[in-house]
Amino acid sequence: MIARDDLDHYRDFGFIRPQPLLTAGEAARCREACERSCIGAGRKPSRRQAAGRTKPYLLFPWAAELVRHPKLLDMVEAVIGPDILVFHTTVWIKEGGSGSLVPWHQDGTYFGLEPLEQVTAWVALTESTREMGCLRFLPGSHRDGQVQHRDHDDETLMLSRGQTIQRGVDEGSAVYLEFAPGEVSFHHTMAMHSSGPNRSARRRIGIGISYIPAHVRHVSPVRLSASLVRGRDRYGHFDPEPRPAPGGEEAAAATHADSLDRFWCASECIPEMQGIH
Ligand SMILES: O=C(O)CCC(=O)C(=O)O
Repeated sequence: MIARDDLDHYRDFGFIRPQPLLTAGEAARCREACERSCIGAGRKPSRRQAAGRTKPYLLFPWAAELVRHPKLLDMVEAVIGPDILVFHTTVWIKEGGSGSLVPWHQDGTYFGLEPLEQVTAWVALTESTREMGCLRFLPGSHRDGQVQHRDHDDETLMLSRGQTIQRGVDEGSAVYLEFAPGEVSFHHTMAMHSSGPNRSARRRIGIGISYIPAHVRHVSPVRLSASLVRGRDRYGHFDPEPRPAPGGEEAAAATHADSLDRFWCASECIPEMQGIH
């Protein structure tokens, strides 16, 4: 599913360029469902994102299906092996003309996972071009390990704390990834990346799904939850998460709230992580 050259590129540079994943019909249906569930009034904001834009696979059947898409899991398996959990997911929506942006960061910064084998699959539900603020990477930066971040109280920064790599970044060496709807890229938990504002008139939507192999554990005393989506979990490092069922909205909302509470608590109180922010 993923060519040997692309896997070598991931090892050497920390990311895999966009690959075809969803058919045009699947991407359109997913976009429509995502817009219906994640945009609009009445969504309680949580950490700079509407709450339903974080771990939406616990709330919405369309998202539960997307994170389990067989073709996507075949690709993830090629990167991290056969026993796969979903640890986290964020829906990234940039409205046309919006100044919101994602500062330079490493995904693993507040995840507290060991070993550093988490991979993010970024699935485009719309086109994502340079003008629209597409993803960009510093090739090879995953080899630098965890670097220091600083939190920023700036609402245009879309990350939960505005966390930004503290040292200077050579933007001139960044590689930009442009996507057609339905394509997916992959990046390593330590790959340094960012994305700019959406200067087009069109909405840009991507979903960042964080997968881990079952042997990866979380370092905090707070026990987190995660969803086994392929293979076996012989380790039990995470509490299993129920899949949302039609008609089970109330139960799903409770599961989602509990999972996020634990996640935010862990990301704030892990002693091992104090050194990086
Ligand atoms: O969607 C974006 O612009 C940024 C996404 C991102 O940082 C991520 O998925 O790790």
